[in-house]
Amino acid sequence: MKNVKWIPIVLTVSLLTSCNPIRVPKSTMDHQMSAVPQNVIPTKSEWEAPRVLKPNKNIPISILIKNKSNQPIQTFETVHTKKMHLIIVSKDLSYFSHLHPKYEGNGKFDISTTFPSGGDYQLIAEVTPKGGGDNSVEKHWMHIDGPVPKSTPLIPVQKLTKVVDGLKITLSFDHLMAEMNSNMTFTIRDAKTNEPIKNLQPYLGAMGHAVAIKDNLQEYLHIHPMTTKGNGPKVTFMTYFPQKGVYKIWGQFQYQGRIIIAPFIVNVPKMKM
Ligand SMILES: [Cu+2]
Repeated sequence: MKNVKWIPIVLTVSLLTSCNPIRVPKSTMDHQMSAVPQNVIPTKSEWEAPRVLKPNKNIPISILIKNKSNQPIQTFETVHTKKMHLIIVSKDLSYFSHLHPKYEGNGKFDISTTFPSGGDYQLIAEVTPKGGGDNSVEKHWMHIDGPVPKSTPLIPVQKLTKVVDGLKITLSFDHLMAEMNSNMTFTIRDAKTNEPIKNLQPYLGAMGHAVAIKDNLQEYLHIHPMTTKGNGPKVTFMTYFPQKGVYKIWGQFQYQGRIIIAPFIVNVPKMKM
C-alpha cells in the first residue's frame, strides 16, 4: 500500500473492509485507475475448439493461459475453491453459464460444454496466477453455427424482485451509481410463504456469487460477498460499476442442493459531481 495516496478513499475503504477486493476488469483499471497498485499479473490466452461448432452438441474447449512472454503459466491460486472460473454469455446476455474448467497442468485448462443455439458467445476466464493479488480476465468470442434466435432486448426494470425456483429474490442497492462503490444486496424469501430464507448453503466457499456485464459486453465484474453474516436472507456484495449504462447482473446461490441463478437488468446512472 505504498502508493495509498493515489487510491480514491472509497476504494481504500473497500480494500480494508472486504477480504475479497472488488473485481475490476483490467481494461477498466488501465484507463481509469492506472494509479492504483493492482498486482494483476498480465496474462495472454490461447483458445482451442473444434472448427465447426453446432448447438446442443458437447464442445471441448481448451484454454491455455500464458504470461506476457508467451510462456505457459504453471501455477495458479485457488480462488473460491477453483483455479479458473469461466463465464459464458450469449451476445444479447440472455444465456449465462458459470463453469469450472479442469486444470491439466502446464497452463492448460479443459472443459466441455453445450451452447443452446447458433450465434456469438463471449467466454470470460478468470484466473489468478500464483502471487497475483487480483484475478486476470481473459475474454474470447466463439461463433456457433445454426439459426440465431431473435436477440432479447436488455430493458432495465424498476421492480427488482423476481421468483426463481420457488424463491422470491429482491435486489437492492444503497446507492446505484457508476464510478463509486455501492452495496448490492440480494434478499431471499420463500416465494409461497414470504418467509426469509436462513439456510442458504455456501456455494464455492461463499454465500453467493455475482457477475455483472455491461450491455456492450465491454465491462465484466465478478463480485464476491463482502462478509458472510449468517446464511441469508440477505447477501451483500460490494460492487463498483466502472461506467454508467445498462448492466445485466446474475446472482448465484445454493439452496437445498440446487444452484439458483437470479438475473436482473439495471440501469446504472452517471456519478453526480
Ligand atoms: Cu466460478
